[in-house]
Amino acid sequence: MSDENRKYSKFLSYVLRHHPEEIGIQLDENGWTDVAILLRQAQAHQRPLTYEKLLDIVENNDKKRFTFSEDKQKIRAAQGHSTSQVAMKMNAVQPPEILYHGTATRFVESILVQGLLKQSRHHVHLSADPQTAIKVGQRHGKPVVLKIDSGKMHAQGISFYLSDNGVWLCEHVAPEFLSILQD
Ligand code: HQG
Repeated sequence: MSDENRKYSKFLSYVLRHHPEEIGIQLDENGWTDVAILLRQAQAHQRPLTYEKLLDIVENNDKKRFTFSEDKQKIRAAQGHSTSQVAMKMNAVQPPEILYHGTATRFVESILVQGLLKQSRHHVHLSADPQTAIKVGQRHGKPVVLKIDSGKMHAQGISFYLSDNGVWLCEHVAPEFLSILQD
C-alpha cells in the first residue's frame, strides 16, 4: 500500500466507521453510503479523492477494509464501526474450534477477569490465526495472543459473525473461554 493510499485509507476508516457526520455523509444501517456523495463531500473537505483513486484504495487495501456494492454505487467499511448510525445485519455462522485475539500484555490481567469487551466498537474482533492476532496486538503495545475456545462458545449458543474481510466477530468472550497462547 502506498503512503498516499494509507493516508486515504485512514480517512475512509474514520468517516465510514466512526464519524460520517464530519464530512456530512450518512451511512445506512448496514454501513453503506453513496459513492458519488462520498467523493463530493471528501472534496469539499480538502480531500481530493477521485473515483479512480477510490477504486485503487479499495482494491489494494492491505486488509480489504472497504467493500463496494455490486454496481459500485455504494461503499462501506467491512467491520470496525463505532458510529450508532450502523447496526450491520450479519448472518451468524459456525466458527472454527479455535480463534485468536491479539492484545497488549498490559490488558491481560483485566481481560482474564472481565473477559473480552467490545470497548468502543460494535463487536469483539477475533482472528483466524495467531500470526494475524500478533499484528493486531502490536498496535497496542507488547503483543500477547489469547486463544479462544470458539467451538465451545458456539455449542453453548453464542453467535459468531464473519465480516466481509474475514474478521471474526462476537459480542463478548467470557474468561472461561480464554487462555494465553504459549509460544
Ligand atoms: C482490549 C484492526 C482491558 C482489546 C484489527 C484491545 C482488528 C480489553 C482493545 C480491529 C478488555 C480494543 C480491532 C478488557 C478488550 N480489559 N482491555 N476487559 N477487553 N480489551 O482497537 O481487537 O486496522 O477496539 O484486547 O485488525 O485491537 O482497524 O480492538 O486491545 O480487526 O482494520 O481493548 O482493528 O483492524 O482495541 O482491533 P480495538 P482490536 P483495522
